Amino acid sequence: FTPVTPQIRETSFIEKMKKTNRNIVVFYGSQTGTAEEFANRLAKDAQRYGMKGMAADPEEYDLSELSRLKEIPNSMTVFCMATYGEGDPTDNAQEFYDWMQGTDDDLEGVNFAVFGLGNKTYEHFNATGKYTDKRLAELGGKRVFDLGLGDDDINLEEDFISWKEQFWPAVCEFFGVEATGEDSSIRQFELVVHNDINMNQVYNSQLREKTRNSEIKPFDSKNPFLATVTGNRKLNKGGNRHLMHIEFDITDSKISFILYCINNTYTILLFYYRNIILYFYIKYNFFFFVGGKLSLFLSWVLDSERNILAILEDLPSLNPPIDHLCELLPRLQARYYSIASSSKVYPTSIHICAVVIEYTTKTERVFKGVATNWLKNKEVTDNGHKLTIPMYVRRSQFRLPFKPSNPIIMIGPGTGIAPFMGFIRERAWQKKQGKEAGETILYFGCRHKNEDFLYQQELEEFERAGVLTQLNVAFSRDQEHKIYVQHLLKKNKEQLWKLIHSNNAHIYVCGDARNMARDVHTAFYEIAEEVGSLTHTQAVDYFKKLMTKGRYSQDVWS
Ligand code: 2AM
Repeated sequence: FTPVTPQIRETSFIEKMKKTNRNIVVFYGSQTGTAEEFANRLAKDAQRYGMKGMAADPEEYDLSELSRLKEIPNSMTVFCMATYGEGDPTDNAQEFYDWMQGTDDDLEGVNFAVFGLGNKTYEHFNATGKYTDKRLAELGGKRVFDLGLGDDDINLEEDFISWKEQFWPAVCEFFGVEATGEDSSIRQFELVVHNDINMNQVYNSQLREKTRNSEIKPFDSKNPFLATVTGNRKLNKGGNRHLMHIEFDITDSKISFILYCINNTYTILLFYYRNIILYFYIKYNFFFFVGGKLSLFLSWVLDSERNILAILEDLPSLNPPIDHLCELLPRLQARYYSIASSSKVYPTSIHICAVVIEYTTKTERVFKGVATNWLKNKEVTDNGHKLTIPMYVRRSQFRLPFKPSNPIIMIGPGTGIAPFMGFIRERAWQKKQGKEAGETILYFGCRHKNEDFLYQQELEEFERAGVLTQLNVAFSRDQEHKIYVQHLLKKNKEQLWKLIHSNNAHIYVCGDARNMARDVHTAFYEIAEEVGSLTHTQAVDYFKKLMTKGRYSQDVWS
């Protein structure tokens, strides 16, 4: 596919906009690709109103030029900003965020709007979007339309669509323009049959060595390090799941960590993507289907986990043009895993631990997680060739207390154990250095003692050596009733409260965000109420304070 507009490399977005005749720039602070996809859709929508938009990664442009936007007549900027962790901006928006905080530029004459992407189950709901909106206005920018607050806990896509439906009329009124036409006629790509292509110049999903340059910039998602796979083993002894431990060699990289999963076209087509599917529904008019009810269509897709391929198979009449389909497909995103090793102990290697995702959906199709299945098949050598994995490391707030003497309480059921293997190894290293390590307590949970007690041998050895001062394991399915980590926490409430309240303990929670992390949090409230005699409000306040002090950290995913 050939882009309709030639790509121009330019670090000045103002110059790029001028050269390519655009008047709307949509920046995205994106970590997993959703904000990026929203930005692309907004940029494309602009054509319907006789304007020209472009989506842009703030990391690739000099955002301190924002005040120059007024040089372009009838221009505006939109920010699609995701919020992460403890209210943080995404990695690619960090520099822009820092700039906003420090600048006193005058943004008078700069028209803007912000759509935030967040999740209400997190305390700092949409903090980055809210800050961007507030700050641009403070600097004198003109807010063309109200801040949108997308909530991924309910339905981010619907929040975005309803914001967009009101956003464009507001923009039209502001600039005095009207909608010009249907957007389906406007394509970003055109299908061209090439007969004389030099295959050496075709990107076949392998990263070229040349493109990486660690001298110029640190490794990141666009410039990953190719790490050699040095170990790949199954951790669980039984059951029909595959829990894996993988080791990579990062000698000479001076790095940091995440993983990439190299895609191929087939994988992309299999990649399930809710937003596109919704778009299909609207675009190709499935109103005949399930009585025209969007919610029914969505549940037909979501509950049965139909990916794009499955939808095309089950609804043959759909038949979208292939160029349009390719235009809508998102880029496969990098995957983030917790590091299970300690850089102090293994400076040149990184370990991760993950469950291979594979199950049968309601339509009897086998769903295979793209990244974990790709990783599972990464052998240490392939016919004598060392296999590599493109990766980089992200900075994390999830780290051991500065003082080794502080006690730590680690709660990590399932693969939530990963970062704690690193923590425990580091505590062992500190001890060896003659440092006085504080109490090191682990709460782990799994289904069966004989099946998925991950790193059992290592953990028991650490316990014997006195590195791990307490190893608590909740086996959820070895008896009639469920036993979870929070039940064991409640059992040890006196000891825990003393460690937290009198001994400055740090609490770490890793694993499932939706249920486990919430239930563990509740257990701590109850401990504070029952042992510390706090009221519920006081208990909530107490743990909120611990969080701001960095003494209650979470590395959770849903
Ligand atoms: P289950 O699958 O038997 O319900 C790792 O996934 C372990 O976490 C499993 O033993 C799992 O138990 C358990 N688990 C499931 N839900 C949980 C929750 N809300 N809190 C704590 N542990 C949970």
